[in-house]
Amino acid sequence: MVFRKLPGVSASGMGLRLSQKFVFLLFLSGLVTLCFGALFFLPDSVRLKRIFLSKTETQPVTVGSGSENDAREHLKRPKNQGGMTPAKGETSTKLKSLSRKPPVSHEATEERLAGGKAQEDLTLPRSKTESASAKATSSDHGANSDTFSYNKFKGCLLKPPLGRDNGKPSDPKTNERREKVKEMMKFAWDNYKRYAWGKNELRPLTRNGHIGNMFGGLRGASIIDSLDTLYIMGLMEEYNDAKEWVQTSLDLNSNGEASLFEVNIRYVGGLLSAYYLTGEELYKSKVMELGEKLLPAFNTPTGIPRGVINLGSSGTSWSWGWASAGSSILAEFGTLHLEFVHLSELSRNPIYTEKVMNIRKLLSKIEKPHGLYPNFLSPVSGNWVQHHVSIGGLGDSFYEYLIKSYLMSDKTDGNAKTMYYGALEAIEANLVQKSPGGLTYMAEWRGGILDHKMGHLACFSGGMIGIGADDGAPEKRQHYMDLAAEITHTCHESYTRSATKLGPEAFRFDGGGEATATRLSDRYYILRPEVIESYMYMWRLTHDPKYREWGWEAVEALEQHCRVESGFSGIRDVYTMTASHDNMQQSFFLSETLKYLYLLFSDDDLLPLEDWVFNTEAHPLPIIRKSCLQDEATQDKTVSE
Ligand code: DMJ
Repeated sequence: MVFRKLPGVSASGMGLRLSQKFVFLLFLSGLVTLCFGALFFLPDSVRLKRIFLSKTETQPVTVGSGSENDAREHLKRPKNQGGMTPAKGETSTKLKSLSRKPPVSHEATEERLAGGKAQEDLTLPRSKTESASAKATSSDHGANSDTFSYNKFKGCLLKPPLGRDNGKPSDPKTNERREKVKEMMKFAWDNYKRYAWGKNELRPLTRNGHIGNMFGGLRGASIIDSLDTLYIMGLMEEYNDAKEWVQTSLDLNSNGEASLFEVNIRYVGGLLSAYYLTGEELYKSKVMELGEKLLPAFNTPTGIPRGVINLGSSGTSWSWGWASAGSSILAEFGTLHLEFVHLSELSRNPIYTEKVMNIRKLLSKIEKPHGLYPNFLSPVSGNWVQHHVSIGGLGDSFYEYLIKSYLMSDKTDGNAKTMYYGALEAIEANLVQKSPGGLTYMAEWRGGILDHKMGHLACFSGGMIGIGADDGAPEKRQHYMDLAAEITHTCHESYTRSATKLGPEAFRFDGGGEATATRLSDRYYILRPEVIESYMYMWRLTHDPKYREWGWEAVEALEQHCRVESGFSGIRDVYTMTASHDNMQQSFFLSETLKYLYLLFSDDDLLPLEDWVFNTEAHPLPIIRKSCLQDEATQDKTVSE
């Protein structure tokens, strides 16, 4: 093609007319202004803001243990070894319906933040973390005050963990129901063992194992999650197989990228519970080893950990790629407290408690919109990144861990108590709604605008409000019990209004319906525990027989719609009787759903609430009675079982 010279236009690029030059210059200056402006609109582009804004405007909120120095520890480590994107259909759940983008590499960010100091040896001595496991002796059943004494711990329990007769109820009908739940556990376990042994979950339709990438290179999630359930159900042969696998095959030297939250609630929580219930040193040494591997995630300018951590020696951490602007998630960094306090307890090393207390301090110091805690926080600046508040996914277990931290501290952690009741007050003022049909629900809050939707995950809150009812203002006790009962009732309605009598992932209170999913994408049920969890707590707190009846309805529905030839599977649509199974037996089904059902049909003396709190994966952790543990007289006292 030949370009002909147009009349009046110079062929030379430099030979533009004055008006053309003017337009070109105008365009150029516009472009420069736009780019410059964009720097300020990029969320959390801290380094750039530091260059262009004054120091005070960009000061990260720090409260202590997290520091820039800590952050620089990453600088010596290898670069991002590749992306981690949580697999679609992965268990968790908080992350489930969110879009997945590759994670943000913080190596790059931190390097830029440090202003080219990457060549310097800025690695902190590892003494602090190394001493974590060194301080814990291999066998500490003795009475050395420097080491954890299992005997002493047992002497401080008010009741035997497994009750008089392993919680066997005297009522034959209830006992029959309990036996049924035990049979379900055995069925789920046997199939996992047969088809997926050592993998993370069972795929019951294709009869194979699922590994996924939530746990880095760690394996056996279903085994670790089942240890305590098998033990309390008295499935001892199965428990022994699980224990042997931990002994011979649980390899913690994995080099993969894992979710800090998931590893903590399932592996750390599962191993801690197994130790406290059985006294087997094996679990203690494994959990100490694993706990240490999680510490580098806290090396951020604020000490707020990132969501993804490399469990190998690099200890590199990232934020989830889908989390806005490299932020950390409230329900993830806010769901470490119980386990980390116990890691300090067992190791006698305060570092774990310091890490989570630092998170706590930052959260109590930072400005909260209407007293609410948004779901996304920058681990670099310590500021909220978005104003989305939810008691369901992304926020849920943060609130749960506040009240449980208070209870687990033998009611000495006043700060957790203050934060919990403050948060609950804000939730009641801003999120709790009553539908035209009289159902109480928790809406979600998006910068002041309410989304009249409640997730299945948010249904744990009935139980949470129930267990906290006694410790708020005395005049509010009945109010909290009523609120807990109303929320639990609404969640039960979300089950009864479906064809399968199982509840959807999320249900709405707008568009004409109430407590039903209106979107196709919200209709699935993946064997989640939250509704049954609230039945269990409400039963323990009120002994109203309806909670056991509701639990039994769930058992029947699980049997009818989720039990397949080789295990249990989630279903894609709770509103249709022709089940479409998702081919996944989630590990939390064994850890939580079946455990809570078993407890619901057991006497209250099986894992009594006076002695135990359940972590968010239903792993029981003992209340720490400092005064008793420090008392010499309790040294050799043991509780007979
Ligand atoms: C579990 O892994 C935990 O309960 C977590 O807090 C969120 N929910 C899933 C099960 O639904």
